[in-house]
Amino acid sequence: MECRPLTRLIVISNRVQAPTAEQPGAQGGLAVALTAALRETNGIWFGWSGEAGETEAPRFVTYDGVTSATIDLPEQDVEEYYDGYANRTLWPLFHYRLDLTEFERDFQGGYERVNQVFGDVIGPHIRPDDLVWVHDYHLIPLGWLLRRQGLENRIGFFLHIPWPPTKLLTALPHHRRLVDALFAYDVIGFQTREWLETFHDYVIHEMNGEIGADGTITVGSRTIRAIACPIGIDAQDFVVSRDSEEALATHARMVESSIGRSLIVGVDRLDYSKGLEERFSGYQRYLETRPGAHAHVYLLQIAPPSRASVQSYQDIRAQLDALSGRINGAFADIDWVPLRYVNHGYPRAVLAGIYRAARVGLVTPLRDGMNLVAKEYVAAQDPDDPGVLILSRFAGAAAQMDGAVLINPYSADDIADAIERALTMPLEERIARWRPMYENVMREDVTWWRRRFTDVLEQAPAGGRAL
Ligand code: GDG
Repeated sequence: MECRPLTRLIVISNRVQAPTAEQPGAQGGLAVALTAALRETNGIWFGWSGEAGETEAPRFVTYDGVTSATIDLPEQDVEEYYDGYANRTLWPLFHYRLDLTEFERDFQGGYERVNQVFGDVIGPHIRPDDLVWVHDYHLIPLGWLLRRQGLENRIGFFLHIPWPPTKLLTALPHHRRLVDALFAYDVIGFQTREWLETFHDYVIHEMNGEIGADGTITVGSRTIRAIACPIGIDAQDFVVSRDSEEALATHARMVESSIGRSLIVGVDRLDYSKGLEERFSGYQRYLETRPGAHAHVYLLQIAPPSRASVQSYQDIRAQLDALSGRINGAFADIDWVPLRYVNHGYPRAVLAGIYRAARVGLVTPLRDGMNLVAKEYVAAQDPDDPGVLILSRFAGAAAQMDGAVLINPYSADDIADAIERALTMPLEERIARWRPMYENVMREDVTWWRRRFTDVLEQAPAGGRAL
């Protein structure tokens, strides 16, 4: 039993993906992370329904102990705010892809308009003692807009994606306005020290701010806290999935279909930040340079499409279709397919069974705030015969997963060498690498993350917070 006082938590994110009667399994990193936290505090999760339509009062639904409240957004807002500023401007920029970043004044207008709508709709539902926690790059200005309504609650913000280097961020028109808005929050959280320090760099060089030894940041008259607080998986729930009949049956099916062959697995939203092209190229390099391995190994890549209305996502999908076809065309044999490339999702328990059957987990993002797949792969392994995690050094998870074989995802040779190393790694070394990672994944899970963040937020100085 928990005996700490449970302040009601209000979570606000772009999309609400709390489970519903129609869709009982929560999907996606953020959804999986927050459901447990809300259940514990009888909180409310606010956000966009994902539907286009006139914005009206939020629809409240409670399912399995979690209350969600959603609004629709007009088509134009969806295009400018979500497809536009969030997914064509901030996402690529914050993932170091200036080449894919689109700068449109209409996008910025839509972004500010929708944040305003969120503030207007949600503000009246916030009670004075609620703890308010805003999530991710879609809603950076929301805290500032809530303050303008006079809210003096403790309001926190967590960024799930990387914070970009100052020189990249300054390419964004009105970047200072965006960062200024962050100073309306009491606490801002980043996934890793690296992103936190990159943020410090902006504060020092662009805002003339000061970083205190205690983690406070002062710009002008405003002092806030900024922390590194790595997100974890819902470890308990994952263990239930992992040990379920569905997972065991999937594991058996995978083992049977892999006889004599080692399975390498990748699971990612189809996104250019995940380094899928580079992964395929690294695997191709492995096959080119190790002909003796042919027919003894295969890569299963699960990549459900996302953000399909954005051109750069259509492009990456077409490139992956071509590349996977080329790899199979060049290397397949009458009784062996080197790459199984699947463009749809699977239930969590099925994924858990696949992870466990895989000798190697291949996680190669070019940049990633954290990457929960790396942690899920570790959590799914057999303690007596664990697989090897190959992980990009540019994923936030690399800071914690020190037993992984770290690679540079831009180097096909590096990936190819790592695959060989993983497939030939002795059992003793696999166990020695895996165990501390497993302990970390189980200890620093999503509940740990939520508590760490909300503890810091609850301790933020009270009073005088309205700007
Ligand atoms: C953002 C940040 C950060 C994937 N395919 C299926 C499926 N998934 C699940 C995975 C995992 C989640 O989606 C993906 O989480 P990631 O962390 O890998 O990536 P993003 O979606 O980009 O999330 C990221 C995260 O926020 C949390 O802060 O770690 O850096 O980019 O849980 O398992 N789930 C199911 N079927 C699939 O086919 N059920």
